[in-house]
Amino acid sequence: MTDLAFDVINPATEEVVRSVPLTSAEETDAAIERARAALPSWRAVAPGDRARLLRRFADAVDADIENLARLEVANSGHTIGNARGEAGNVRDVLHYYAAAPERLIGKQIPVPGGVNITFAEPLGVVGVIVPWNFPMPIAGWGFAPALAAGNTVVLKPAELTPLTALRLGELAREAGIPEDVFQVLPGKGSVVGQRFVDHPAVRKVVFTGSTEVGKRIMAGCSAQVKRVTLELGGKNANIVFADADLEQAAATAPYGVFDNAGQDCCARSRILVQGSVYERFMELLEPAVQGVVVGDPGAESTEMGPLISAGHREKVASFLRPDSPVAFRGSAPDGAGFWFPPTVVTPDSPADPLLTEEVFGPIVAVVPFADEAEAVALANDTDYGLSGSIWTADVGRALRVSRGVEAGNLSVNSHSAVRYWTPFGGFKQSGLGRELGPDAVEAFTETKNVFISTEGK
Ligand code: TAP
Repeated sequence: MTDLAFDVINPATEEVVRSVPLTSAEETDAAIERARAALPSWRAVAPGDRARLLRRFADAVDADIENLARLEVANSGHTIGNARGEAGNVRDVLHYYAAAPERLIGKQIPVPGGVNITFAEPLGVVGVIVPWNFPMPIAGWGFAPALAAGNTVVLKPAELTPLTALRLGELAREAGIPEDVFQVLPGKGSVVGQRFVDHPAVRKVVFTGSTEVGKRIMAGCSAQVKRVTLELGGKNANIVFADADLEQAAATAPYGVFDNAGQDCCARSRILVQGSVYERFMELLEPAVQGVVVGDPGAESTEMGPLISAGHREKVASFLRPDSPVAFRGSAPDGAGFWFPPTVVTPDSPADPLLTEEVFGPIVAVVPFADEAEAVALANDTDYGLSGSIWTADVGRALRVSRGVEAGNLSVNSHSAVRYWTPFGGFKQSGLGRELGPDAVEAFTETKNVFISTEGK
């Protein structure tokens, strides 16, 4: 590997999949200039034609789902079932926002002396910075609404996981989206991503990643009052009340945290269980955790694959000290691959990093609580506020607790994943702004107000 290229490693086998050239700062600037030059023609494409191009892009993704999914299995170790779903999500998000160009409707506002109308104008060049944990969906949540609103896009995948993003760039071109309207620039965050922050032609940065890097991006963007959307970390609570369907809550809890090997900002990595049913819940949880099928991500029956890299496995493992209170663990293959077994811990101290930090791996902490007030207080005892689950048979309590937990995305009696129809984003240090849902396109436009005098003054 040289500084000019990055060897993509299959995390399940540790074999090199492909070497990918790294975009330099100069090449990034040139791509941003091309994206700026492409703006006038892209925003001039008639709304119906822009919609049709996005639908064609969606169809090209649909026709390539198996290939995209296999690429993700090889590059990221995602299970084949998940990877197909992720490629399908890109298709669906493109279809969903393909409806937007023809519905960028302004307002006619009653005013004296004339007519007042508003326009939803594109921002310009939008830079999308993607993390390695969900390379396809997170890219699509940024580029689909951005393109629909008439912006041009430069997209930086994570250095570790560029393969599906590069393929999506090819599919966009095959679908007829002009080359400079949507460009994929594999490379380092400190080089390519930093140019998105610093280059004045980039008018918005859509960043998904760690809270630490997100804060730096926000600070950098402030120099030009650059628009920014941040989707950051999470330390999400799965709250199980005594009146819940305990069998169902315990059977599903592992999948609420160990999906994608826990490398999920929405992972429910703290399970808060009402004290009166704690013992019973743990009895039910143990076989459920041991039943998680960990292994070859390309096999249809696999439920959890490896971690993304050797370095990340080391980081996850560092959360477990010799005296860590491990209750029980699932299984993981031996040999090549960055494997880590599903692990359940029961920390005593609220200050334990297992309870305060985002592990981003398959470790879940279980904590008892006494009553509803304590459950909400524990759930909120974190700087994060992204997602969470509430298990109860009492509808009133479900609503009270949903309103009490400071998080952007909650599910009752389910661990609902992100859905493209509904807004997604974080409270507190989990982020800024919302992606997806019916209003996401607004975040890629500026409102322009125009007054037309009918009285010649
Ligand atoms: P980060 O290290 O923050 O990296 C995220 C992206 O930012 C990567 O593409 C990275 O590039 C780039 N980057 C790094 N330094 C940069 C800089 N100075 N300027 C511009 N870009 C820079 O996060 P990660 O480890 O890949 O992802 C895990 C984190 O993402 C977790 O905290 C997780 O919770 C969060 N996440 C949040 C969400 C939502 S939707 N809230 C979804 C998924 C993940 P390189 O990797 O190439 O250096």
